[in-house]
Amino acid sequence: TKMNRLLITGANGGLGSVCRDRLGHLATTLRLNARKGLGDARPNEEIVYCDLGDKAAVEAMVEGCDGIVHMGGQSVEAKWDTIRNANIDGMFNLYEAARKSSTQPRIIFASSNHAIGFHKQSDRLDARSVTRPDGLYGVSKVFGEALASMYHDKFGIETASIRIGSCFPEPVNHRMLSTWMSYDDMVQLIERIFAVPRLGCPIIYGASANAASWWDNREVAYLGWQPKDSSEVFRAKIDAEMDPPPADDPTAVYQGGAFCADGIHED
Ligand code: 15L
Repeated sequence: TKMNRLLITGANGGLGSVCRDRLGHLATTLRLNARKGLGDARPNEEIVYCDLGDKAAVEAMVEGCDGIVHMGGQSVEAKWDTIRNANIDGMFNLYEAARKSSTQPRIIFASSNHAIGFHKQSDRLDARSVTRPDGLYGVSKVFGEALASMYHDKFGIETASIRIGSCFPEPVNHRMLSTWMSYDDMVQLIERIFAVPRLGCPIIYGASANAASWWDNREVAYLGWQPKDSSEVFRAKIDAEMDPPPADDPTAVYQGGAFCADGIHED
C-alpha cells in the first residue's frame, strides 16, 4: 500500500539524500525538507525549505503527510543552542504538527547510538537497556525517543526510533566493524517499518548483520527486517590501513567511541 505523501526531513544530508534517491517507490509524492541545498524538484517531489525550529512552518510542512522519515536535525555534537533548536524544539514542533495533522503520519526518528554511547563495548544491549548518552547530542536523541513514546501513549502516533550506528558506504575504522549499517540495510528497514500493519513505538538498533555487533534486535522481530550486509568483509582492509586503537582508548572502550571523550562545546 503506497503512501500518498512521504516527508523526508534533512533530505540534503548523508542519510536524507539516500532516502530521497531510494524511497520514491513508497509514496506518490516525496516531500523533501532541508534549510537549503535540495536542487531541482524531480517530477514526484515537493521541496519545502524551513528550519525545524520554525513551528508554523513545520506544521504546514507536516500537514497532508502519511509518513515521515525524520533525518533532519543536528547530527553530531555541537553547542547547546544548535542542539536545542534543531533536536529539542525541532522534535517538539514535528510531533505537535503530527498530532494536529489530518493524516496521523507514521514516523521514523533517526535516533543514534550516542543515546547509549557510554555503555562499554563489552556490554550487550537490547531495546530495554538504559540510555547512557555520551554528549548533548546524545541527550537530545534520548529526548527525541521519550517524546515519541509520549506521543504514542497519549495520542497513538507510531514512531520507530532507530538508534543508527554508523551508516556510511563502508565501515572505516575498527569501531565501525560493530556499528556499521549499509545503505541497503537501512532502506530495507525503512520499507519494513512502513509495511507492517501495526508498528507501535519500538526502539531499533540500526546496524547490519555484523559479526562484531553489540546490539540485539529480537524485540523487533515482528518487523521482519533481516539485514543482509556484514562489516566483516571490510575487516582485512581496515586492519591493513590502520592499527587497532589501544585498549584504553575511548574508541575501544565505549560504544559511542570518540564522542565520549568530547567536552561541552561552548561559545
Ligand atoms: C552519529 O550519530 C552521527 O550522526 C554520525 O555522523 C556518526 O558519527 C555516527 O553517529 C557514529 O557513531 O559513527
